[in-house]
Amino acid sequence: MDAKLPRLNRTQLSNLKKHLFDKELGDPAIGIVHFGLGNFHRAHQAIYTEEAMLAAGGEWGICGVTLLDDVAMQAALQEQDCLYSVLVRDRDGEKAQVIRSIKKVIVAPRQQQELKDLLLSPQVKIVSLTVTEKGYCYDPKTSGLDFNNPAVQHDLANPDQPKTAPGYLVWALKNRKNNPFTVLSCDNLAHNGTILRNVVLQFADAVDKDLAKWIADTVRFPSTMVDRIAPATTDSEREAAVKALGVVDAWPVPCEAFRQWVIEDNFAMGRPAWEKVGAMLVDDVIPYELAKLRMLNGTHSTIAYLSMLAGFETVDEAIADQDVFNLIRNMMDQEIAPTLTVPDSFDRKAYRDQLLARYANPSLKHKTAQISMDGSLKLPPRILGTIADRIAAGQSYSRLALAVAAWMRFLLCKSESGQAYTVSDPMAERLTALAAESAGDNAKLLEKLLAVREIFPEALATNPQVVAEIRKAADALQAQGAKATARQYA
Ligand code: CS2
Repeated sequence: MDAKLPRLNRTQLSNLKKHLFDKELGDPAIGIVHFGLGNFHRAHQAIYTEEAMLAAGGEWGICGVTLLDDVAMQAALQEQDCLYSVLVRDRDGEKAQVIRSIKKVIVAPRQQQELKDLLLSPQVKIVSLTVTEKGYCYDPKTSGLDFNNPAVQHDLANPDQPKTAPGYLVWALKNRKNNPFTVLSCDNLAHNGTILRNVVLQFADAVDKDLAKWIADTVRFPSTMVDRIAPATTDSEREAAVKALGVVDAWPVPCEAFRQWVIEDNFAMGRPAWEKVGAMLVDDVIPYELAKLRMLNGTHSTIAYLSMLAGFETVDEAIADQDVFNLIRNMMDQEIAPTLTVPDSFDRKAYRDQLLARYANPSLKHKTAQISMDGSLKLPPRILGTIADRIAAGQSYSRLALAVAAWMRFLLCKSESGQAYTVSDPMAERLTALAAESAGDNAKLLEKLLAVREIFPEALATNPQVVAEIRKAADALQAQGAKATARQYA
């Protein structure tokens, strides 16, 4: 970054008019506390919220909270009066937009009292989350709170000094009694509002049964479907931001032009007028949620694991391979789309084509390694639920089985060309050790990994046909590599 250039901050706004929505935002009070201040939130909800305030007013400034003891985002944003830019990239080029809706950043482990004060503020009416799958401290085996998670155990033993999202939510709801906020999950989980409700209720039940009952009766946990591809920031985006803005932004967010937000309209205390700026407020979000999770995230993960083996670094590079393209297209058409129950207005083929075009976006450079993270938590909602539905309907699922096989062979930590990589996953140590014990023998690899009940439900893991399908795909990957296997399975 050029040290001579000024930093993005409020005094620069008058020079940045063409990068701002064309209305003054003023200085809205904080009405939303958001856990998980990553690129996705800054490319999605923070923008919808700014636009909604511009369209219809309201005190919906956002306080972004980092739950981990990581000051990097706070350091970057505080220097910039919490302003940042999004670099919206599509085939036609790039547009830089400066976003003003974030008002404050809190690093929870360092500013717990400040965060608690804010969570108790009557002005705060929504607490929203993008904490990734693992932030829910969720046990897929019980569909509830993971009581074996050490952070959960800490929070249950010290409910006034929480570390986890469920711990903070329960602390805040307990201390706000009679004045609840709405809890809004914005992560890629099936039934995300219900999962969050379950973990919060179980946590509350363990500390105070009356509180649990009050939460169950009073607090709303709408489900949402969120969508916008927003890769991690690299120095190349920092340079692009300087070029576009003429000032230094330490943490710009690259993203695609496409965006979508479907929200269950179930808010106790009001909400920004998100419906005025393109969000869909609906009674039942689940059909949209499953469509996006299975069609987009399911194929994203498939592309990621095949790519880690074949050596495609980015999604656009992978989808430019005709065999991968055909595989993904046919996987959507023939195995995923038929499992969806969507409103008549939802055009499956148009959705498919739009996804393939989004993947092919050459300017996003969305890294397959980034998508490959946390597979143990992503596989169940993205792929395994679809397989279970296919089995129940007596239909084939060989491409979905290939996705599982690719993930299993990905855990061997080496690409086909011999390039070593690290697996990033809360269960990485256990999973990569199991994979290593198999010494490349697919029968053993499957036996060991399918026995991991946190990921594979018993019914699926012990179904001989499922085992045979995954085994066939794993053998093909081993014998001929990911590209040729993609061709064979396309
Ligand atoms: C991706 C998602 O990293 C991943 O697992 O599949 O982050 C994806 O880009 C978003 O859900 C798109 O809305």
